[in-house]
Amino acid sequence: MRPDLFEAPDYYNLDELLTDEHKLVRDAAREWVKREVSPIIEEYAQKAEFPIQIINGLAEIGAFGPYIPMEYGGAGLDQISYGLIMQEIERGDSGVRSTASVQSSLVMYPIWKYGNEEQRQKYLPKLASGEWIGCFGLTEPDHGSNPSGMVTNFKDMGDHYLLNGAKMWISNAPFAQVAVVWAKNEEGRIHGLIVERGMEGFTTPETHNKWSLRASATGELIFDNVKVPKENLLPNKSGLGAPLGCLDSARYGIAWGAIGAAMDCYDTALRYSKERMQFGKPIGQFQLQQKKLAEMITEITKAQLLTWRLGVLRNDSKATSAQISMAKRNNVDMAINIAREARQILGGMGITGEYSIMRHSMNLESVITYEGTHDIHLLITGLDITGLNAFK
Ligand code: TGC
Ligand code: FAD
Repeated sequence: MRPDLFEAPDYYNLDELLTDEHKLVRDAAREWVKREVSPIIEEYAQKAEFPIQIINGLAEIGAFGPYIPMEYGGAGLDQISYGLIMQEIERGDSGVRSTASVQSSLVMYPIWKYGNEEQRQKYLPKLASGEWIGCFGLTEPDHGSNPSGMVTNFKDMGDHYLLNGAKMWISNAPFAQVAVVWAKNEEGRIHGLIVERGMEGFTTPETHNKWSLRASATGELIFDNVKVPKENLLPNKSGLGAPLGCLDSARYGIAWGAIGAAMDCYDTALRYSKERMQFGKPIGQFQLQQKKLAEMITEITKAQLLTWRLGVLRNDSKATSAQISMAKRNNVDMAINIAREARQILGGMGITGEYSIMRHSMNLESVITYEGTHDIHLLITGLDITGLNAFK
């Protein structure tokens, strides 16, 4: 892969909306991605392996629990700093951002919000430092968009719970030490359980042959009569709203992350269009290429404004789940379209690993599917504005 020459687009001077702390956090993440992710990520994506050596660096830039209080090892930052960190990491690779999203919003968040003090003290500092990596098991082979139908279940055996079932498509599963698993009790009520690697009957086979998110490890979680200690049940929230609450936080991070992938594709295509000569001119001088680039920066700027505003609302605890769905859906769609257009601007070079665009393009096929598909988020908006539920 070529040297990382990334220069972030800021067409509407949005930096003026950021505090000094936001810029400090963002710039540290940006520098780290340039130094530690860009030089190696193409090789890891090609060999379909997560670069485990970057875990410490992710912890150092505050990517594990950016908004978790410092008393639990988190970075104690606000929602805009959290978003900016996700943007910068995904500028490098969506798979790396996935690891950070899952760790922060799908593992640390439920332990912090729904766990008791003992669980917070036991797990959060180790997750914040990257000593332990976590994963989040909601999706099942037969229950993806409709998690309420899940069949994974646990029975009260007196001194422990007995967990049975299977989860599929689980990011970080192959190397996670800790899994936050959503399962039904004997009354059919959904609860979160903390399952640890090493518990008898718990296995995490890896999912192979992905064309997307290749630098992220994906796997299954299999529970075959796993004895889970009673103290591992998350006591403070149950029902489908519990996992969906975690998804709100992760989807918000993805809305920012997608901007990062889009910025990288735009910046690469813009630079290429000024250097690549055809018919005796830089291709950026042709109107058709300018149309593509002008539309890209317009869409990136709109997404930046939407997401910054959402961050302000979240800082005031005023953002609704439907607002988050709109931003996730819009921004991932924006990024996937920009990746496709940018790829074309690079001609044949666009399909190679010399440039990041094809990798972003393939990664975004997962991002547009996970954490609620493009269509599911549209139906969430539809429900919110009409009051009529397309899911029932
Ligand atoms: P529904 O009846 O609407 O709701 C059930 C209960 O949940 C509440 N609720 C929410 N609570 C918090 N946040 C939200 N976003 C919420 N949405 C709904 C709701 O109020 C209700 O509460 P209560 O007290 O009345 O019971 O549920 P439904 O069964 O009709 O489903 C609705 C639907 C389809 C929108 C939802 O299930 C959904 O979002 N489906 C998509 C599934 C999904 O996003 N899966 C993601 C799996 S994790 C993942 O992909 C990680 S990728 C990680 C990475 O690598 O980055
Ligand atoms: P389905 O639900 O079968 O959907 C198939 C199609 O039908 C989609 O186009 C969908 O939009 C459409 N559809 C479904 N219902 C409706 C409806 N009511 N109206 C209209 N259209 C509908 N899950 C986790 O729990 N943890 C993870 O860490 C995790 N990581 C992932 C990593 C990767 C790389 C991928 C690809 C997925 C991951 N997922 C994870 C799973 C992800 O959340 C699901 O793939 C996603 O929610 C969609 O579920 P599904 O694949 O079963 O598709």
